[in-house]
Amino acid sequence: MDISNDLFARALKLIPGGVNSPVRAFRSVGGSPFFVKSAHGATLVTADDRELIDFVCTWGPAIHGHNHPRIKRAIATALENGTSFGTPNPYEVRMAELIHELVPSIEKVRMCNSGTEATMSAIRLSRGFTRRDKIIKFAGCYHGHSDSLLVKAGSGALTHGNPDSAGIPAAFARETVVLPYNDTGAIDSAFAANPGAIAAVIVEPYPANVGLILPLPGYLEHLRKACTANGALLIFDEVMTGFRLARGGVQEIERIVPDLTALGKIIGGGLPVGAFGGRAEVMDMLAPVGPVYQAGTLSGNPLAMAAGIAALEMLNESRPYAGLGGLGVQIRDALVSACRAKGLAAQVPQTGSMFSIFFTASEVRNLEGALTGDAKLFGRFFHGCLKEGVYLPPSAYETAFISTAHHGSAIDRACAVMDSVIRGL
Ligand code: HOZ
Repeated sequence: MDISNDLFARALKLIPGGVNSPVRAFRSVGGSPFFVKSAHGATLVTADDRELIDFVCTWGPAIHGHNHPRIKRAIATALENGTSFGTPNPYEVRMAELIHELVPSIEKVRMCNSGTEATMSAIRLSRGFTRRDKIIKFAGCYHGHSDSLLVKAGSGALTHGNPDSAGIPAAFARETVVLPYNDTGAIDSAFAANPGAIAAVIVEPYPANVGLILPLPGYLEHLRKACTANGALLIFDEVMTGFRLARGGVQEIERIVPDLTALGKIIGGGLPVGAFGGRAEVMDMLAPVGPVYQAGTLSGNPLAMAAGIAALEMLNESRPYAGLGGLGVQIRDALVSACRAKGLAAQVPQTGSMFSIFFTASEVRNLEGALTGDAKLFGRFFHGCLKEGVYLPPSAYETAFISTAHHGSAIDRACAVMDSVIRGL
């Protein structure tokens, strides 16, 4: 770690906390982050030449593994023709067609540059469309770092103990109603308490920024019905789950049609991209057609579109979801049997290529349940795995990802490492 430690010491002098996004810091698990100089397939190569099997997958985008030749070729081809035009370009049209084909609830789509922009814009659009101000979100769900949404948030905000960030005017936060996830009664009560005032309900349909939480049967359906009955829009934040669990995301799996969907991560193929879309009548409220303003100099950037199109076309052609799910089950079974053998209480939620571990005896259905997990023990588990070359998200409140490049020896090795680390805890 000599080179990483040296880089981190230099970074600390000029970059707050030494990182450009808080989730990269190791504060909650202890120690300091390693720096990466390259990544290929399922492997990260650190500045100190250590090879790590990577289950962070750049926090979700790398579903095809790192540095995939087809994505690189797509970027190189686009690069030959220029990096940004500030005018419409042909890639944007192909991207919109692909998104509409794979996620049919998205009748119209607007590209932007991050998941944060996507959710922030979807909220503004919902307020403009319904002419209402309040929104509902769920405790522990993280929808990026815009003001309305950084209330009882998950991910780095929760990891670093600031779920309600400083700097957000109380007047803004008052417009955000926060409810526990997986509680249908709470939804009904919130609508009853705010008649005609809720513009939208925004939800990660499978919350994955608090560890991974899955919905109880009928919960998402109830949410859909409650929104329709109360004239509020339902926004699915599928920034993490979009194209990861099925071509059409959770909405395809659960057969729920949201009004709007926020996307990011995989649609950029590793470059910075976000998108939001949904019902045409709602999307047509956006400028230049309608009065809701939203814009971006680099939105629809040709390099990012080319990378994302390659990533989506590969998923469309190879449909790797059954195979990825098999790898997910292999990891879950390894974790469950190691914890059982050790006599350690743990919950291992997993769906497809997403998994997490909570060291707790209670079933985890919401943020409150997640907080019963032993975060200190998670830190020891994390560092035990890292020492043996397996990199998991450096927080008890994040979700790990598997890529198509993890098949075979990478997954076998990771299972063996996690098994022996758990037995040694
Ligand atoms: N949704 C990502 C982690 N849960 C965000 C990554 C970041 O904040 O850098």
